[in-house]
Amino acid sequence: MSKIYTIERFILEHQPESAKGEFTNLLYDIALAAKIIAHKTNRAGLVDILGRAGAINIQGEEQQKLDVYADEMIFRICDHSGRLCVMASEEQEEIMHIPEQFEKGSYALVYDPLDGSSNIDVNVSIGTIFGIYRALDWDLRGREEDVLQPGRDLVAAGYVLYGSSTMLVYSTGQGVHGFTLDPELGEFLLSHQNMRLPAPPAYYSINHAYFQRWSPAVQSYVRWLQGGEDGSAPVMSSRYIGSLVADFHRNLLRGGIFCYPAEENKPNGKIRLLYEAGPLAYLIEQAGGYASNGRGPILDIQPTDLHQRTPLFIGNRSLVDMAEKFVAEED
Ligand code: P6P
Repeated sequence: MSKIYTIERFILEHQPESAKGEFTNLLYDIALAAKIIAHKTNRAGLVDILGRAGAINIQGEEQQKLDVYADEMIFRICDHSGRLCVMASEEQEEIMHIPEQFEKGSYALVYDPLDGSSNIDVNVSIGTIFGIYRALDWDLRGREEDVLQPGRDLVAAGYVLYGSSTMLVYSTGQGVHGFTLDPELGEFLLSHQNMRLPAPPAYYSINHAYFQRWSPAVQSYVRWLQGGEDGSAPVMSSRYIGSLVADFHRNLLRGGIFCYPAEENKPNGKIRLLYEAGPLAYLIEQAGGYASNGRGPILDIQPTDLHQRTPLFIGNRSLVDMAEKFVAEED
């Protein structure tokens, strides 16, 4: 009978020596937020939480009630934890300070509370993405530069997938580990220890509707993925859910690549660097893969704006390297 690990016990037993209690507890807090959001998400069709919240977020997108709820829940659980000095969210234009009355800690949290929220009303899997940095200055005032750090400096990253089951997948630099929520127990139980990208890859994920908007190099690369050009690509299927966390998770389990290239009217693509591409790039490298903007590692990009976007190719290194090769030939 293999050991039954709750996420709390696994975090305690697998923390890097350098991690302080506050870091360990921060991961607990995120797991708690995930349980609460999962509870709401699984009832989205029953409770009047579907539909538009009426507000427009920083991205200019209509906010769904569930992403407003998820954004507030993560902030409220973490703001008084004493582990953070600042937070940044996809749903908030500016960084979020820790309320004066609460103790501050030496970490900074970046998160997309509910990625893929346009899928809420059609019951497609959605996800939360998070990354944790060590604050740069020790006065813990919580400033923008504490979150505007390259993904290479993340101390932890992960996502929650609200799908047929709720899973929390994270890494603190010692491999990628997945936990599945047992709704009866209310516990995340270890279900996928040391997740590694399998080879050969099974899927490629891209929105083919945008083919005419891509550069000739990216169009050639996509034809390569389909078995064209020199015919050296592995035989794969196309899978594109329109929910980054769901596509990423499936590709992590089966091998594959997710691509959101630059377009004529979106020179930086659509995916946000700080709280989407960066944390997922950290995870994919921990799982033996690679993430690029088409010219170099996502993890080496120095963010300059909270909500900046980046072209993204993420998955098996062999497939991402080919994307860089096609782009380089065009440059
Ligand atoms: P498109 C959701 O809004 C999201 O940011 C990702 O979750 C998803 O992969 C992508 O956008 C889908 O974008 O342009 O293909 O609909």
